[in-house]
Amino acid sequence: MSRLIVVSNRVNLPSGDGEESVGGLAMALAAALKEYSGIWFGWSGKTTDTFTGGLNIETVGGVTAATVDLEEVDLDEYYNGYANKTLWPLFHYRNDLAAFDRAFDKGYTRVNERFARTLAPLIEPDDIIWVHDYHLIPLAKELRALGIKNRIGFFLHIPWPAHQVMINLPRHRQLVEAMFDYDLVGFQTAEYQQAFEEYVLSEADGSILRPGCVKGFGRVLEVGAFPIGIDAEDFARMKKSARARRMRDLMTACTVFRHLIVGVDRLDYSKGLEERFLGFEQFLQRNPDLRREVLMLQIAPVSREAVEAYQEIRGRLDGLSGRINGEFADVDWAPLRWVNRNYRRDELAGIYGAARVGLVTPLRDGMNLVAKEYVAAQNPEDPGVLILSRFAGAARQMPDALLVNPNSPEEVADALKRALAMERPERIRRWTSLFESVEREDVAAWRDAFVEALIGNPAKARPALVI
Ligand code: ADQ
Repeated sequence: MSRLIVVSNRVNLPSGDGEESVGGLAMALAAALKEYSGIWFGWSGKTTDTFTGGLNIETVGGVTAATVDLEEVDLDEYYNGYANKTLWPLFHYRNDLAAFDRAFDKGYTRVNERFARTLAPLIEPDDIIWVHDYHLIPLAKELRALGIKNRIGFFLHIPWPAHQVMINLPRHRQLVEAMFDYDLVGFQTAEYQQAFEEYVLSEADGSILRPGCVKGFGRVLEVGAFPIGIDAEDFARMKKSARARRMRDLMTACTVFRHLIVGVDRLDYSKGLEERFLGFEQFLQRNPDLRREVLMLQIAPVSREAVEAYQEIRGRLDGLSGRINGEFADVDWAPLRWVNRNYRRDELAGIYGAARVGLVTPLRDGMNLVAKEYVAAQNPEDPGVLILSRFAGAARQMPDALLVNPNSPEEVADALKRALAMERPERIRRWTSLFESVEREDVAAWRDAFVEALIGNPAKARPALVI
């Protein structure tokens, strides 16, 4: 078949030894590329004084990584700026944190142009191109301007916000119009797809031509929902590894006569960590008899440290965890362990496996892979309980989790109580149905569904004009 060219902001080739770096997108793409010979193109993570467009090429396990260095100002305006100070907060409904700055907008356009110019010479006529995430929305537009006619798909890993939220973005029409240069745009859930369609209907003189085909700005675009999954097979292998077993034994040993409640997230305001701590505090306040029966472990490695909002959240969480431990700890026990570091994936599998409750309560999340990893890591004969935010894309596929409103400490506290009291038959029943969907709707199913949909629509003429 044709080559697959994957484009994302960062490129993370799999090391295959469980040491891959943090981030759901990297995990998913590494798994997706395993089965295709192809190229993975993106930023090298390095900066140079002047942009040269020189490529760094490396091949690992059949996957060729082609990366390019950017300038410091690109990093400020494109990555830390437009991507992570404008689009990320806005798309996660944090308009209050979104910075609107024309320099960011210019930097975003400039880097997308630079990516397109560097990538274009690598593209052969029957390659298919799959672009990922909010950093690169205008990439197809820039590639088309250079005469690239290949099929190009785009997948958005984060939520698509409601129309009224989206229109807070200055120049929102230009951004959305650029999406019509793709052949296919994929979202994590049908709700995000619908929100996108509603935007196009209201702002771009749009109409739905048929399910999955929308007209706007006088052009036609295929759209669809492609919920991302984990590499369930690889996870099953990892969970049996010696490291995973050692970690599970270690965690079991430090929670003798107690239940472990675990949260694992990048340190990000969208993950609802403060609200989660408040929910746990409420649980401890309202259930004195259960206090000493639990230990909550929250793992949250720092991310995007150059962005102020990320520096502030750490300080607030340090304060909250100190308050909770100060109030409830005893000489031989403290209720909350708060850890800011990365773990190997096999070690994480062991930690999840030891936890009676997986507490996954983002305020907004495109999908959330931690929820799926927690389920995949459980012992089928004595599985733990997943508590999941209604506002994670994963909630739609995981109705057998205990679904909560993450903004309500009372709901979180109630769910914790219910999870800890849940008898084994109910835990097994819920887990069995969750695990079936995690296994069935895995990363390979996601990749295949998207790539098939992208290849399967060759008839679309370009430029896509509709009479
Ligand atoms: P993220 O916001 O990064 O991904 P998520 O889907 O939960 O969120 O993925 C996080 C990944 O990082 C998981 O695989 C997890 O195991 C790993 N991770 C977290 N903490 C770690 C730690 N301390 N050590 C090692 N690994 C750690 C974005 C979107 C999500 C969407 C994914 C994929 O925000 O909504 O699910 O992309 O599309």
